[in-house]
Amino acid sequence: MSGWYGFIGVPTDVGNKACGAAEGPAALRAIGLAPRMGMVDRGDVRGPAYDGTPDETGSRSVRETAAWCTGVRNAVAGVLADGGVPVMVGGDHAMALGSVAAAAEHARRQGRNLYVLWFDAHPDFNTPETSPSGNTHGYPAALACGIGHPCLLRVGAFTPLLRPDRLVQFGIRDIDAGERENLRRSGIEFHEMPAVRERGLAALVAHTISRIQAAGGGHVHVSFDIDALDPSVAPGVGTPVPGGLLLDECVDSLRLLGASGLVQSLDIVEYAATQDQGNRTAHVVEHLLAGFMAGRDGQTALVA
Ligand code: 5AB
Ligand code: MN
Ligand code: MN
Ligand code: MN
Repeated sequence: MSGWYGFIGVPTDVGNKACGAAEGPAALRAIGLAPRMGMVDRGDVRGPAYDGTPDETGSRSVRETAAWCTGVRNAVAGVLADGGVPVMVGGDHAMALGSVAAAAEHARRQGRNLYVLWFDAHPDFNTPETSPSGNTHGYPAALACGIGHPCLLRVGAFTPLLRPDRLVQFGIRDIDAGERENLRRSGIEFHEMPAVRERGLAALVAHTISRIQAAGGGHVHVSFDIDALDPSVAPGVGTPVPGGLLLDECVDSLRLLGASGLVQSLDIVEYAATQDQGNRTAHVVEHLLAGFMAGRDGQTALVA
């Protein structure tokens, strides 16, 4: 498949400063990720610093999160408008609201349905009422589906950006009590680790691809939180949870997604360089991207 990839750095930690994700894009640039993989570097989104003071809902850095997400939305919209596949590299996962907003607006203009595939240890389906932390990186999937903080729901041109039955999550193993209730009420399809172990990640992903194709296709946005992987594979994350995904099954799944031709935008988020063991997790990011690109471009990308 033809086309080009636009690397968009999103060096933010407004979703949770303690995650240490703000240095991720610079560390990935330091290993030459974008040029090595033939991606066009569209530079970094910029935005305000973290503010830990909770607002009246108990949420932290809401205005800052909205500002970052608006910047992300514009950068993603730019690459989509220029015919590229935007690859957003975080940064904490709150930024995904901006990616999903741009993807939703682009899909709507093209008369296509938006689907979002979410790889994560966490569903990120909290609202201010259910969040145990007030950290906005626990909100983005719920916000995409139209529930959550009103200031953040205004980031996109419309809300909901995504129909809840078009969100599918994989690798989940840490759900807050109220968050589980939010997921249940919205009817989200989420695959927790026992189901992934039983059925296989790639098989679940292949099934999701067939379902989307049978429904006429659409714009698929993949939002990949590195903490979906087991911490033994990807130690460079802010909120590690044991019992996660293995590298090969993620690479295989991304290859299938690339080969489906459905995926038009991709987040790879929550790389915390400061927690990494050497460049281990940075190379995991490279392998994930290589899998996706190999599938999409129908060739074997080389990774050193
Ligand atoms: B991540 C937690 N559910 O809301 C919360 O890393 C963690 O983007 C959220 O998936 C983790 O604070 C957000 C406890
Ligand atoms: Mn996440
Ligand atoms: Mn996570
Ligand atoms: Mn995190």
